[in-house]
Amino acid sequence: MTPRYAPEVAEARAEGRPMVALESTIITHGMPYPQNLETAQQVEADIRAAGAVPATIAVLEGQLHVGLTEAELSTLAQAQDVLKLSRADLAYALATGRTGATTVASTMIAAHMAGIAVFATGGIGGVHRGAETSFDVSADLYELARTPVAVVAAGAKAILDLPKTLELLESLGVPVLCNGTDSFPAFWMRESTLPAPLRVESATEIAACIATRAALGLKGGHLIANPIPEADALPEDQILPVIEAALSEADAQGIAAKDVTPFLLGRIFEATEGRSLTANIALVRNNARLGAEIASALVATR
Ligand code: PSU
Ligand code: MN
Repeated sequence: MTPRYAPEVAEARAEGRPMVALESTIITHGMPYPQNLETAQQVEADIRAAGAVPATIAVLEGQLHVGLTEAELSTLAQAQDVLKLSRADLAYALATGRTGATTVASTMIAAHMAGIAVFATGGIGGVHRGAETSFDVSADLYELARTPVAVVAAGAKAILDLPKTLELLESLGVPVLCNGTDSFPAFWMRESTLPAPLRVESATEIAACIATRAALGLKGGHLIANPIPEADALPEDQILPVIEAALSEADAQGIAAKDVTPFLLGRIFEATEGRSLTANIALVRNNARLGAEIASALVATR
């Protein structure tokens, strides 16, 4: 199974240049059109400006793409009925010729296949509130345990059970490196009530942690938790009530399984009249820049 590489990605691979993978579920299920397309383009531009090559990953009509052309990105951003592909669904989409967006889990799989060690996104999936009865735990966490890709995210959203998410990451042996903070970041908020499992200060230090873990022969990836920039963060009293309301609605409407995360994101965007979206865009761009720095630092250590 050879992915189809965009020209700039094929070149970067051949030349050993720094690359940063990007997921596509954030485009198809995480943000409305046209902000999803604008953000995807902006994030790619941010990575290039920081000296790395972006590789947005998706399955288009049964073909795994690593790096999308402008036309492919634009088509995907407007497509209806795009599958949401995690580890369990990736081969199905390829075998049946479907179009699907990759989550954190399947983007990690494709990035690793392509020799891309760093991946930037907004937030990861985690342990959902009520998981003790629903068993709803994102495959993202198990992927972090097995696939050697560093995922840069702004922590995780308070739609999840953050303490359980950190507990499971620890059980799975996933290092959670928090960039310049003593608190595990909570997506729209710079801080949660949870202490940072591990604190790092720079891209160089993060690259050293990644290289050392690989040298020890330990399998699996890293979660790099990067807090949203101060100026873009939302106040707790604005966002927490909105999250609670969205969770009650999901419950009342019986939303389950794969639909939970997209439903909650959509309701929160509506309820904050776009303020959550503006913050979301700012944090993804911030993560893309850090991802490019880590990728460059990793190339320098080789
Ligand atoms: N969390 C966010 N934004 C997102 C997602 C999660 O803050 O867009 C997406 C990512 O693609 C993530 C997926 O991998 O949702 C997790 O879905 P689930 O909870 O169904 O595993
Ligand atoms: Mn789930």
